[in-house]
Amino acid sequence: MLEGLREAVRKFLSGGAYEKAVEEFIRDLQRELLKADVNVKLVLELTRKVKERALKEEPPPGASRRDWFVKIVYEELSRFFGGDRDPVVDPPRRPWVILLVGVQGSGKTTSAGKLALFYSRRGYKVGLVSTDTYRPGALQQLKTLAEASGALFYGEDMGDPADIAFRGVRDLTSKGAEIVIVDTAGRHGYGEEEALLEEMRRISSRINPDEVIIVIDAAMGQKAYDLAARFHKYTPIGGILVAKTDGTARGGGVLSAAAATGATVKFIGTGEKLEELEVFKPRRFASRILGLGDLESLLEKLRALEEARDLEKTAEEMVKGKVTLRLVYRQFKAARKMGPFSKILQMIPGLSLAPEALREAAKIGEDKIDKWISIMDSMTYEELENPDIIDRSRMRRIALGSGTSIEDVKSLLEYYKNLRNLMKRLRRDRNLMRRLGIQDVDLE
Ligand SMILES: Nc1nc2c(ncn2[C@@H]2O[C@H](COP(=O)(O)OP(=O)(O)O)[C@@H](O)[C@H]2O)c(=O)[nH]1
Ligand SMILES: [Mg+2]
Repeated sequence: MLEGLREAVRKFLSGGAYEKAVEEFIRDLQRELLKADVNVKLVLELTRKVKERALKEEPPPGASRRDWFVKIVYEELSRFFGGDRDPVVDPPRRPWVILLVGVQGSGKTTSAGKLALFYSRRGYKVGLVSTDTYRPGALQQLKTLAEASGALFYGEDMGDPADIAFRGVRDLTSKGAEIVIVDTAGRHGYGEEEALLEEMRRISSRINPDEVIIVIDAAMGQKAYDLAARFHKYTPIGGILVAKTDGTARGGGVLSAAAATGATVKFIGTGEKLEELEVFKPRRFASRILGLGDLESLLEKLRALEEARDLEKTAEEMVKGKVTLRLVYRQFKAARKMGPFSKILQMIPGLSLAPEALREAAKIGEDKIDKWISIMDSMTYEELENPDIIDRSRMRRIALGSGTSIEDVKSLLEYYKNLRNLMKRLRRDRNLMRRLGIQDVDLE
């Protein structure tokens, strides 16, 4: 699925003039998405957003525009395929009854077996119910899958599917099944869709499932959108399982169409074998199609650089104006998010402002910083803004509130005073000021 994107990213990162490379990448992206049968309107919307952000956003110091652009593409593609939220697969209560619907041949029965294995491996007792009385061998197919996945099984090969479903759920839950998956026939195909949908509605209203999952063949592409909508009218669809994503380039069309409607793709089938089922996670999916397995480290670096931008801002405020504990607090918080100070200093060569102050901070252990952060959490706004007002009785209150000692509070105030003196010295250093591009400092 969307195999061409990896190559496009590689090409983009490997050189050429930036603007031209962006244009070219956007064209590649559009072509790949259209090839995957993503709706044209959605494609244009996506690439417009990517372009807009690429023009508007400034990468943090230390990051290249190229890396930043890849990050933008990654974020927008993640959103395109469903965003931050990974699907919830663990049922909120038990027993939990899942009804599988979809047209014939979409992969329902196979997927029922896959889900049974998936949930068995997660520690649930699973039951499978076959209601397909139309296709010869359907019952045996699911029964075999039940055996292979260690699930309980119930099936009848004659009679009313809604009745069979009802008896199956009752039987298997009474045997202790925590998750019951009801497979349906979907024999009618396109021509007799009306009858199929009517039957789904009857089964659904008979067993009242906790969740209805529609199984869609990935090869359907963007047409899946209409199909799901028609099913939804008859029985509210709670989630989507896209089967056979391994066999077609068009999976991207199904996935983006689903995301565009706000529906959740919960699973994707990636092969004929029972274990070839995945929980669909948009971010993971986006990073995989972009070939960004190794991008993880790049993204991490970019995150750190963004934090560094924060850090630098507070440092700049300190050099320019008044040193307050509020700024110290913000700086510690930003720094803590980034990991050990010593690592930060190595990581960010562009961290030019007030390096002395940071080097000072680097000498303080992380334990101490955590302690100081909790001390500052116990201070009032006024105290943070004007630490000079902190007398002995305030110290006692702060120590008590933060579960530390007066000595600890004193050591923080000591650090603060040193920092303030350091900043004063820095401010007198005209050379440094010039280097930092700071002119209008109020020299004391
Ligand atoms: N390659 C591949 N084949 C699949 C996948 N899921 C189902 N199939 C195949 O699709 C065909 C129809 O599957 P089936 O479960 O019987 O569909 P049903 O009619 O909806 O129950 C079978 O040949 C399956 O082996 C998948 O994720 N990948
Ligand atoms: Mg079937």
